[in-house]
Amino acid sequence: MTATQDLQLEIDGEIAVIRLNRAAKRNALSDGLVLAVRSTFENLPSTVRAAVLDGAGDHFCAGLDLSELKERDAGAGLHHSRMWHAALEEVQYGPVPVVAALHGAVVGGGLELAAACHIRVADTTTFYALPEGARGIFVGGGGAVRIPRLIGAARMADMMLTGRVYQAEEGERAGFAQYLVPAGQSFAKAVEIARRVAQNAPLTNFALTHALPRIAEQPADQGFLTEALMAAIAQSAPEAKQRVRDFLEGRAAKVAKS
Ligand code: 1HE
Repeated sequence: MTATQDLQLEIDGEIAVIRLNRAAKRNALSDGLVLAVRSTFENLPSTVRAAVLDGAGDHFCAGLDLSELKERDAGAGLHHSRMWHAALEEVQYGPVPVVAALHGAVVGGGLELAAACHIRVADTTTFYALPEGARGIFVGGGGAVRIPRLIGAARMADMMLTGRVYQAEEGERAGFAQYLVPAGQSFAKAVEIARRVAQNAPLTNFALTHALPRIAEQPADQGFLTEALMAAIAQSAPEAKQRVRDFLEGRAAKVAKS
């Protein structure tokens, strides 16, 4: 487990709550904070089944800590971006599904971080922007790969070319978040969702976090084969057999209409 002053980690049963804790700097991501994100997700205890990623204060995250953005030569810039990639890979392809609790600014690298999570819950104070365009830089934390998968390349290009800011409601419609809740409620909703996700069979959650995004990128004929392999592995687990038996013998919940 890793926790620093700028990154809190609380374990609550099967849920890990990881909180960016630099409210005075709007949770701007210093190099130290990016490295702490990486090692925290890398070292989650094996008892954890789902995680919530939150930001202290009124904003989820204001992106890259601009006070650290110094003159870098091309090589140093390359390695800095790769350092972000390695950290956010740990979020997306770490041990458990991650639910982001969005509020206030979700901008720049903060949006890149949110995009690496599996479920995004936004409250009505949330807004999304990519000020990199205005700052004369480019995304470097995986945003060019992940953000078009949420909202499409055309919307992302518009945001960076024009500085367009998406408010919470239109942001949900565009695909930034799967859930929209009243102001101040994104953390509670994210915890509720994480507790639900933690009830799934671990292999199902693995299939959804590790296999599904890769299958979605494969040519169809390869994707069908990967899907078949993943399905066979998941259904052969004793826990899956038990869950199916529970349903057939009337012990499991039916699919509810609402
Ligand atoms: C920061 C940062 C930051 C705030 N780096 N210090 N990200 C941006 O371009 C977004 C820049 N931030 C903002 O536009 C605003 O701060 C917010 C809209 C997020 C919030 O506004 P507000 O009025 O609540 O706060 P504030 O007064 O602007 O900021 C409070 C303090 O946080 C202030 O410092 P102080 O010492 O004067 O109190 C700000 O300077 C500081 N602060 N955001 C450093 N980002 C892998 S590549 C990713 C590339 C990017 O992410 S580029 C986009 C960077």
